[in-house]
Amino acid sequence: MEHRNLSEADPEVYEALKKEISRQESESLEMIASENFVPRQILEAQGSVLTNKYCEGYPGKRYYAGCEHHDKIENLARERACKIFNAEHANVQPHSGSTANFAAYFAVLEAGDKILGPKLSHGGHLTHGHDVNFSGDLFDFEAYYINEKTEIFEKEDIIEAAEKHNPDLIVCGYSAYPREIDFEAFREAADRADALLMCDIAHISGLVAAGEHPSPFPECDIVTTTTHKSIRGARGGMILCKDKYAEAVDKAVFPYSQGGPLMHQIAGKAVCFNEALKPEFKDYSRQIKKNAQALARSLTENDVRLVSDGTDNHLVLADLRDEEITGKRAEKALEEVNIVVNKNTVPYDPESPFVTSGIRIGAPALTTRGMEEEEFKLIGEMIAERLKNPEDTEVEEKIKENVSKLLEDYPLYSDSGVKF
Ligand code: DSN
Repeated sequence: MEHRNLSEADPEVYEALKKEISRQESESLEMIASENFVPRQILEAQGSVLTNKYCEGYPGKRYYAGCEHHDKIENLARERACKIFNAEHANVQPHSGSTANFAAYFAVLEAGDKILGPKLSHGGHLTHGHDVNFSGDLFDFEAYYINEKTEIFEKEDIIEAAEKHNPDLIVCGYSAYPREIDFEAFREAADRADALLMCDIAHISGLVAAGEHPSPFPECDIVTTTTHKSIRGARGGMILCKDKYAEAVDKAVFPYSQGGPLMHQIAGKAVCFNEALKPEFKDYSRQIKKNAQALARSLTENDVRLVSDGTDNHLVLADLRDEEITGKRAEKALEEVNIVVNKNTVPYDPESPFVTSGIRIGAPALTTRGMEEEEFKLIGEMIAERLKNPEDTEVEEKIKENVSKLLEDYPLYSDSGVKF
């Protein structure tokens, strides 16, 4: 086997990679609420020889020999995850948030069982019952909705939906909801229907880890998450649960829905959890919320309406229904000035999911770069100006220049020793 530098061995892949690091580092303000930048130690773990090994099974009970060091790493990831989230059991093998949700459902339900979950257009995820997804295909999903007046998931609406539909399981946790989740309200709704309660904390897991969002335990029976959003770790998924579901969860992940675990990713998760246990991670998470609030204030002051008029977490959802711009055009107009966000439906959106009337804007990635309230205020002003003037080339040039200056002041990987 010949070892060569990537640049020589595969110049096409190398060039694309180099361009991507430049895009991340010096070309755009990354504000997709589900994205973040991992530190070098996580990249190192992910790019390691752990990718070479098959480890089907769990620590101490593998189907292959030679797993001693992998057992050590997976146990570290599991123990750290339980400590962070005050969970009785953790399964760190799901390849993604979607496969975590698949396994979590099948750990406690059978196909055809009834689940009460949020609609995609009300902040939910495809795996919360959308009909193009396995979840909508294999389970009998009913929805609860954001209150049209308050734009919040109100306790009485959830309880009413639970009593009406009598589900076997209720899902809470969202991809585009700027407010805190009221776990006690969901527990009460679940108890009224004699249902289990699951929370998908993919977006907020970093805030939960730092105590900046209430914990889903003890109210929830099962909790799923990704490990690469606000918690800033290796891309992947995880399931946390009470002990009484541990065996069912493990079986639902392997052998029911996955084969060999991605041990290099599990190492990246272990390193991420080690970071998340440090006091600095609490400071980081607190700053995410301050930054999201500064952004919300700035947008509001510049006449951009926000769903629920603000945020309690890491994201804001701008409602463009009264503007002369759709979510789709807004996403493009902002990309033209190197501000990267995503179009997003707002509750009761008259537009299709491909067009939408909103944009979702998140704070985790730029907070990782070190930006604070002052920068987020400025970014809010730039976003508002662009939304109001999407065709104005002078505005476009001015904002691009300001974005460029801002990026220069907050280096990402350039002095980190990350090499490509
Ligand atoms: N794709 C993720 C998001 O952007 O929220 C959800 O999986």
